[in-house]
Amino acid sequence: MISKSALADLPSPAPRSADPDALAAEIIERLTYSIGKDAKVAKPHDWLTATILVIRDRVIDRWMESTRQTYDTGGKRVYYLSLEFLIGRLTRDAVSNLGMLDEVRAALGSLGVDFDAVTSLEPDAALGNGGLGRLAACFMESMATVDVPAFGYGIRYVHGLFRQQMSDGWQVELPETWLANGNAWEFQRRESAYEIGFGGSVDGIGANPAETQRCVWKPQERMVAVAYDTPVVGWRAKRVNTLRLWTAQPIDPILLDAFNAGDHIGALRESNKAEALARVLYPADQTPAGQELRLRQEYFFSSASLQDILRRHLQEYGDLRSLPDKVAIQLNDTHPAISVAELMRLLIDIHRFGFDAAWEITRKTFSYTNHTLLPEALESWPVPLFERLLPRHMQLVYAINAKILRNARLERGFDEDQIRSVSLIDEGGDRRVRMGNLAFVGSHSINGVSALHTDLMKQTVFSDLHGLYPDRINNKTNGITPRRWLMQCNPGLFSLIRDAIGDEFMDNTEALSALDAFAGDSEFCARFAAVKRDNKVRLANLVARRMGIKLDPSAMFDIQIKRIHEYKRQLLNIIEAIALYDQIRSHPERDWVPRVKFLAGKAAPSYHNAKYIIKLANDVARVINNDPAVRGLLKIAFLPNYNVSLAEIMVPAADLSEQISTAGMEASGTGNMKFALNGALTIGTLDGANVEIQEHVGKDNIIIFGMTAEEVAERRENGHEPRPIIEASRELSQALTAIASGVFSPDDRDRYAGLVAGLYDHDWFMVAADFEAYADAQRRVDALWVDEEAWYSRTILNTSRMGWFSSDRTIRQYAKEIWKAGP
Ligand code: 26V
Repeated sequence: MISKSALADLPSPAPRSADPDALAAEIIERLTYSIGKDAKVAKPHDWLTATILVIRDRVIDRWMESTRQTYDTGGKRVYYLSLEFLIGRLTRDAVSNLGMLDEVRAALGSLGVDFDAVTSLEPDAALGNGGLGRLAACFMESMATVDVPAFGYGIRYVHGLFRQQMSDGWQVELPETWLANGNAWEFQRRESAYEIGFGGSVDGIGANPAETQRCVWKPQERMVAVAYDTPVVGWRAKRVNTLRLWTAQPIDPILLDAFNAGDHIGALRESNKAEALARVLYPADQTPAGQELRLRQEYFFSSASLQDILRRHLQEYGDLRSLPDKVAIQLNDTHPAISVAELMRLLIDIHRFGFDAAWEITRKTFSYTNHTLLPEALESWPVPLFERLLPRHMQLVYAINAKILRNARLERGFDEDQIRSVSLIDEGGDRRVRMGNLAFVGSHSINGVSALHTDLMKQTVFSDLHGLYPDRINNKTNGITPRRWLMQCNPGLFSLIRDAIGDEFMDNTEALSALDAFAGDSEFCARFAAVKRDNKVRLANLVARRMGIKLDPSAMFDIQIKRIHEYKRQLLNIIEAIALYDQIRSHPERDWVPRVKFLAGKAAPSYHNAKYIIKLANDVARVINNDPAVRGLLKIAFLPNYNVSLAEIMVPAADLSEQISTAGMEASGTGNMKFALNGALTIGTLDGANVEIQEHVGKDNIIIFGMTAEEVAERRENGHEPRPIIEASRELSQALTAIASGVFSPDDRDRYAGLVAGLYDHDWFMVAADFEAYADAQRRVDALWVDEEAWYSRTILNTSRMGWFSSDRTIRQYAKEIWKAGP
C-alpha cells in the first residue's frame, strides 16, 4: 500500500495524444508489447485488439476524471439495473464520440490497415433480446452524453443472444461466442466481488420486540459475483460512465477435500454450478421462461449490484439514511424487481434499520419502467420456488404485502376484488409472486415508454395500483441515440445535413428541424435521394454476397426488422405480399411499383408459430423471386441473423418502414424512430410511439392504417369473428387458401394448416381484421412513390422532425422528473 502523502506526489501519466503518427506508433507498440505479435505476422484480430487498447487509453483519461468529478461534487448517481444491454459493436462508437475517427483511420491507414475492415471484425455484444436491451444501450450512451453520472448493472453472459442460421428456410439456433477472441474493452475488477446466497434457512434474532424483524439468513448455497467494467463514452467525450457486468464464480474454485478423496469430477461440480449462472442470456422475450435459473440470474445480479451500491455509498457518506438523496436506481422492467426485497433485507438484517425506515428508503430510491403489457410477459414466480431459493425474501414480500393491503383496506376502503388485484401474491390457481406489483409498490415512480402505453398501463395491468397510488405512473417516451443511429450508421446523410444546416444538430438533435426549409428544394431532394441510393446499393451488395439474390436499388426498399412475434404481425406483411404477387400476375398490364420486401428477426427457440412465420417468409420468397411472371417487380429477402450491426446497414437503406403491430400491443417501438430519422416513410398502426411520431412528422408524412387500440379492445370484447371478414375479401381468402393448400410448401402441403386455421378461428392479433386497411395503405404508398420529388420531400420532413426522439431528450426527462439527478 502507498501512504496518503505519497499518493499526492505520484506522477500522473502523460495525457495521450490524438495525433495520427502518435496513434500509429502506439498501435505498433501495443501489438508488440501487449499482444506479443510482430506487425509482419499480426492477424486482423491482433490489429483490432491493439487499436482498441490504444483508444481505450484515451477513454481512461476521461473516465477517471468523470469518476473523480462525481466523487468531488457529491452528485447523485443513477444506477440502471437491466438484465439486457444490446450494445452491438463498441469501437466505432467510442472513436466517433471521442472525435477521433479521422485520426484513427489515418493512423491505421499509414500502417496499411483498413479501419472499416478491422472494426467490422469486432463481434456484436448481443447481451439482449430486442427493444428493451437496445434501449438500455442507447440510454447508457445518452446518460454519458447529457452528463448524468451513471452505472449500468447487468450480467456478463458468456453466450449472448443465439446466432440464427437458416437451414432450408428454418431457423436454427447456434451458440454465440462474442468473447472467443477476448474483449479488450473490459476490465476485470477482482476487488469488487460479493457473496451471493441461495436457499437455506432463516433465523429470527433479537429478544426485544423492536428487533424481531431482524433475521439471519443462512444460505445453503453460496457463490461470488465478480465485476467486469466497460467504459461508456458520451458524445464529445464529455463524460465516461461505467457498464458493470457481473460474472459468477465459485467460492472455492475446487473442493479440495473432495479432490483429495479422489472425487475429481465432484470437486468441480460447485464451480460448474456457479459458472452456469452467467453463461447464457434467456432468448425468449415476452414469454417468461419460468425457470429456476432465470430467477437465480435475477437475484444474483440484483444482489451484487445493491451490495456494490451500498458499499460505495457508505464509503463516501458513511450513513445509509442519505441513500435516496445520492442514489437513484432504475429497474428496467421487472427483471431486477427482486431488488426491492433485497434492499429491504440488506437494510434490516445487515444494517439494522427498522422495517418502516427501510421501506421509506427503498421506495424513495427505486423507480420502475414497464416495457410490455402482454399478459404472458408479466413475470411471476411460483411461491414454492421463490420460498425455496429466497426464503428471507419470501418473508419480506409477505411483510410488504401485509403493509400495502392493510393500507388499501383501512385507509382507502378497497374491496376484495381490488385487494386481490393489488396483492403481491396471485392467489388464483397456484400461488405466485407478482414481480410487477412488487416493483410498483417498491418504487416512487412507475413509467411507461410511450404516451399510449402509459395510458393503457393505467387502464389495464395497473389500474387498481394506480387507484391506490395515483401520483406514481408517468410517461417517458423512448428515444434512440442519434450518434449510432444517424451519425455513424449513415455518414452520407450526416454530411449532407451538415452541409445544409451546419453543426448544431450534432449537439441538439431538435435543431434538425432546420431541414424543413429544404423539403421543397428539388436540388436538395435529389442529393437526399442520392444518399439513400448509395445506402441501398450497399444493402443490395450485402444481400447479393450473403444470399445470392440480385436486387434492383431503384425498387422501393420496404423493411420490417424486429423480433418475430405474432403481435408484430410479420404474417400480415407476408400475406399482403402474396396478395400483391397475385395481383401482379393477374394484371400484368398495370404499372406496378417495383418493391423489395426485406424481413429479418429472430424467433424465440420455443416459439412455434414464430418459427413457422420465418419458414413461410422463406417459402414465399423462393416462389415469388423465381417466378418469371413477376418480372422482378416484387422480391422478398429474409436476412439471417438480425443483430445491431445488420440494423445499422438496413436502417439507412429503407424507403418504407413497417411498424404494423396490433394496436395496443407494442409498448413503444424504437426501430420506428430509427427508420424515420434516416428518411424512411412509416406504414404503421396507431400503436406505441407511432402515435407520437405521427404528431411530430405530420399526418401527410406517415401512412397510418387499421384499427385503434380502443377498437381492438372493443372487437375482442364483443367476440371477433374473422371468418366472414376473410370470406368478404377475395384477395385475403385467395392468399390464405394458397398458403393453406401448399402453394408455397409443395414438399409439405399441410405445413401452414395450423397457422392459417388460427386466423379463421380467433385471429387474436387482428391480421384478418386489418388486412384490407393494410393492403389499401400499401397501394397509397405506391401512389406516393410514383411522384419521386414529393416522396423525398416527405422523407426529408421525417428526418427533420424526428429530433425529439433522441434518447438525450428521454434521459433528460428521467433525470429531471424521476431521478432528480444530473446537471
Ligand atoms: C421478458 C422476458 C420474460 C422472461 C424471459 C426473458 C424476457 C426478456 C424480455 C422480456 C420483456 C421484453 C419486453 C420488451 O422488450 N419490450 C419492448 O421494450 C421496448 C423498449 O421500451 C419497446 O420499444 C417495445 O415496444 C417493447 O416490446
